[in-house]
Amino acid sequence: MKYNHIITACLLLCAVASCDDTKVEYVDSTNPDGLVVNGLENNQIEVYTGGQKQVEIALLPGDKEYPNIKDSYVFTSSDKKIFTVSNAGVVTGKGVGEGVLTISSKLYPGRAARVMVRVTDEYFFVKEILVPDAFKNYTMAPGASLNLGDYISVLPANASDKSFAFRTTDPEIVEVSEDGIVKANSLGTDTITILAAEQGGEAFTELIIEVKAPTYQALDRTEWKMDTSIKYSDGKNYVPDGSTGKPEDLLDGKANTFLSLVKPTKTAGYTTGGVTYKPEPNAPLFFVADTQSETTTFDYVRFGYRTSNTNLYLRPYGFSIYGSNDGTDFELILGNVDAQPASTNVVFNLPLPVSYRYVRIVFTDWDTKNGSTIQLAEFDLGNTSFE
Ligand SMILES: [Ca+2]
Repeated sequence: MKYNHIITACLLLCAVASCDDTKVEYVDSTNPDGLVVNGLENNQIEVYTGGQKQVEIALLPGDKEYPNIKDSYVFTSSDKKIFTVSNAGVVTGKGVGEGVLTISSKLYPGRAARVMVRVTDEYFFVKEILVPDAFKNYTMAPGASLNLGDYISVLPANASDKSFAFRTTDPEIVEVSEDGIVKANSLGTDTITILAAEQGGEAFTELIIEVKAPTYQALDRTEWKMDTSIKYSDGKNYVPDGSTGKPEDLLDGKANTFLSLVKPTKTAGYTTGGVTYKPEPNAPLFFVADTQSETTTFDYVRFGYRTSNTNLYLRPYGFSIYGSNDGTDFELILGNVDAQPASTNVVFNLPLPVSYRYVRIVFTDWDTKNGSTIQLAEFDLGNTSFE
């Protein structure tokens, strides 16, 4: 065997040596060397979720003409949750992330390319900030507040970042929180600027806020009918306290007569005059005024607190205002208002005038440790004029 190998090697050497005299002719291959996707940077396709990109394929080397082999590629997505690809080479973004697109030729097996596909969420800048006209030239009373965030909308509606920044020219007149809560501090005129907070966005809008001394005109309450959310075991819709405690006592102009209701957290109830007045622990606690007219328009609510007992634990800490015209379906007018129990007389300004026949005040916060009842001496509605 060894000898055979040696003989073969000698023959081969002889043959190579004799070739030196032969000229070899090289002929270009008619087959492409490879394929590539045109128009990419860093061999990467970028597409938004929901967006599409057509893959354009070129054969290598690029200066040659090859037979038309369109529709003879196989396209494969490494992760169909990230992107899909059609038989015609259309990539569709499905989910944020990265995947690999593999393209191979059917006619020339072995000619293949891999491309990174990067899918991102499309970013839509805010083009316009919209605020109702009523707030573009808006007048407030000192101490009044307004939650601008409730009223701002943007175009396009599908903007990627709907957060805002708020600026005020003179915080001593009007201050505005990061959340867009405007508070009138002192008389004067101020400009609030609302900016789209996103980086690179240029949209903004300006509001002129005037802070003026208010005059409050209360509505006539003589025809109002009052009720509450509860009927106790003796049929009363209030807790009697001597000759007072009734919801009607909210309307008599006297600070020493008042509505009294047992706190829902006082589950044992409150006993007076031999009767135990038990709350309904999970039911809302409210009183409601039927003003007898759907055209009752008001832009403020006023509370008067008892002057004959100034313990704060007998007063509401927070409440919400609702309105209705049928007495059944109530709409929220203003939610979770600070009841300012340390005051005697408090006006709660509404952002805009509203019209309702029925007005419901729901108590939302109170002292849960001390005191059995929530009491309120006076309630009225009215309208504000300025200057
Ligand atoms: Ca009263």
